[in-house]
Amino acid sequence: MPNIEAEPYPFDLAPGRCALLIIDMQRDFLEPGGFGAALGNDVGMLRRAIESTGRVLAAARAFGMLVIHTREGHRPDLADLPPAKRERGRFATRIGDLGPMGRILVRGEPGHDIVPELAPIAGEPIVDKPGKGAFYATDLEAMLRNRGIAQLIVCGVTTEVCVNTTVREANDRGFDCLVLADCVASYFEAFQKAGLEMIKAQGGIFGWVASSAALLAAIR
Ligand code: TIU
Repeated sequence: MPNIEAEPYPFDLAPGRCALLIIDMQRDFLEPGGFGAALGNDVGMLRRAIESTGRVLAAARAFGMLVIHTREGHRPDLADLPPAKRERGRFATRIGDLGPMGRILVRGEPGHDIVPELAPIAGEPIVDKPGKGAFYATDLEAMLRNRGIAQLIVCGVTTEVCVNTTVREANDRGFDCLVLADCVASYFEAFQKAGLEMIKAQGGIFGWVASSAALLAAIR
């Protein structure tokens, strides 16, 4: 297995010990009328990552790599929603309120679904998470350890929020993360750039950054 060209140095992919983790590619973040838009963001900024992530997803499936999807959202009764998370920002439309895609960031609602372009298929675990990090209050870590996974290829949104939080959580648990720069996206250009730099700086303090083309060259 060839190394993957990455920063700060090549990533040594270990087939069978590596999973593709696609973070929160949900309609609520990527389509108008959802949570991202309710926060005042331009969802078009995030849609840039859909096509490249689709190519990586197809290649990972063909390679036989474990694929795990995550979704940020809450129970319909909002019992797992910290009041601080609901109230912060003082927005007119908040988590749990009714929007054009159903109740904002609530499990089972249309907006909570993963975008159709990246829909999970049978056998691909979906991790529902109440927080920004995919390890907090989920069974993701158990799932990875049960399957002997040590490396994560990371795609999803947003770069500086759920992607960075998850990569930091993974790093502290001993997982190596390779973040694909063109398969993650932010509502803010500056945060996209800084979010990636924070991961790969200081010798890869949280992990590696590569292009999807570099990964595809290695696994196709
Ligand atoms: N607002 C924002 O940038 N992100 C989130 O609220 N969640 C995720 O990043 N998934």
